[in-house]
Amino acid sequence: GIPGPTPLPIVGNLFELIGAAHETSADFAEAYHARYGGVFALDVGGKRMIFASHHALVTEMCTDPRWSKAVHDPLEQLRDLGGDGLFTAYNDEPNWGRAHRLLMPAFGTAAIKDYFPQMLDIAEQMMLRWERFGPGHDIDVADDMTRLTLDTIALCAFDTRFNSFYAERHHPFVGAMVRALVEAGARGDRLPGVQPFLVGANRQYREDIALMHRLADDIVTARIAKPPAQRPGDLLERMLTAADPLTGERLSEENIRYQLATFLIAGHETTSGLLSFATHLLLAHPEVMTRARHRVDAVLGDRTPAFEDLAQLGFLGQILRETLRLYPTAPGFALTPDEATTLGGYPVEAGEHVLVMLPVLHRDPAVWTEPDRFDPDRFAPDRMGEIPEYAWMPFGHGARACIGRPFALQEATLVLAMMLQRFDLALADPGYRMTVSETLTLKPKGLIIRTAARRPAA
Ligand code: MNH
Repeated sequence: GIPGPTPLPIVGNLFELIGAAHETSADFAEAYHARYGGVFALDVGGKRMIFASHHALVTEMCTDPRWSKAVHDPLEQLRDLGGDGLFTAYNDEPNWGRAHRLLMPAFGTAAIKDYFPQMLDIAEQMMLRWERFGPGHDIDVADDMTRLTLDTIALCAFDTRFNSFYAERHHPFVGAMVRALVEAGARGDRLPGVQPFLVGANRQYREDIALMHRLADDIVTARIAKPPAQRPGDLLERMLTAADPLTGERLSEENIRYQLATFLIAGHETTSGLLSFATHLLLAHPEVMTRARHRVDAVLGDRTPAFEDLAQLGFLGQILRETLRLYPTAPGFALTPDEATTLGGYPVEAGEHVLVMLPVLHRDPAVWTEPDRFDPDRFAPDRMGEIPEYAWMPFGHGARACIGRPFALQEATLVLAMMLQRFDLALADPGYRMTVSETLTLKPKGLIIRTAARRPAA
């Protein structure tokens, strides 16, 4: 059978999975893939969990229509929050198809142009904050990027201002979300039968989810109270008024609540991590920072960026793609076959879950030369052909791939451009060694910078 550690009675390989020695799921997957090869299996309480992260195996699954997204354990837990919203829906749940068809047009490259002014609005708030604080102030990058991306998705998608840059502390949604994500992740690692006894954790989890649902409900209630003439044409309005082009059906009130909670989470955590890792990598590679800065200066000069400028900033896009290769902020996804088949020659049953660990796929030496090296030129337009299909999958696979990809890249390109245009960036502690923290998504831990305005504030 598939290689892997020998399971103990009842608990199987649960202790390996908890493995206190491993900081993140990526560390765990790297160590196990190194030991067992491209595919290995664990027994988790009698259920087999397969990991397949080498390019050849991922290609085998992705080119075979029998394989599609699996709602694996942590996502199953998150259904308490996201229900049959886009991210946590099963493939055959009617609300997935309905919402996918209805919302896709709002995420096309053409449609997200309309979000540019709101993205700029929030980015300006962060830049102004950095300018006003001045060069002596410590900036926690992941913290500010979280304010930025949360405020951006709320403003673009629901016309709601969280005003995180005007508050000492994060919006209560962030605390509730982080706690709920950590708890959802931890539940899969607990011994069978333990969960009901964790009374405090269970109460906190219920309260956190209730807070997020209440926030979603409040946003909808406020919108419905507005006269139609005053309503913006945003994502929420689309959810409330548009019909599925295939069936003519509308989304239910319950499903809209699930979609709102989903977009607030899926729409900010990963982009925040992307901008934070990109900042770290630029600081660690001054020659790339300088090249990016020259490009930004040539395109923008002193001007406020306009939508049309983004197309000229392809090098920043390369930096972001290479950042997602090294630090895929959504570190994995799961696939499952809808009938019995094989993988790497081993039999796999219908419905079994196979996890693709992106940090391993993205550094597979069969595909990438010097896989650990940060080199945005890998994604240069004339070299893109060298990257085989299914070797770079930070946005997932197939019909269930990320709907927010163009949104995330537009937002991240704009923010990176403005940072380079306006500031000299430096580490607060020149001896900083980056480590990764994980809550389901990845962020650099304790990345603190100082920012000096390149020219006086306007
Ligand atoms: Mn996003 C699905 C990564 C930004 C909304 N996203 C996915 C998946 C990955 C992913 C991987 C597939 C998960 C799976 O197979 O189980 N997403 C990212 C990354 C970024 C990102 C790395 C930023 C960088 N995502 C965004 C943004 C939004 C968003 C921004 C919203 C504006 N993502 C989604 C939604 C889904 C998704 C919604 C579920 C799509 C579906 O299944 O139909």
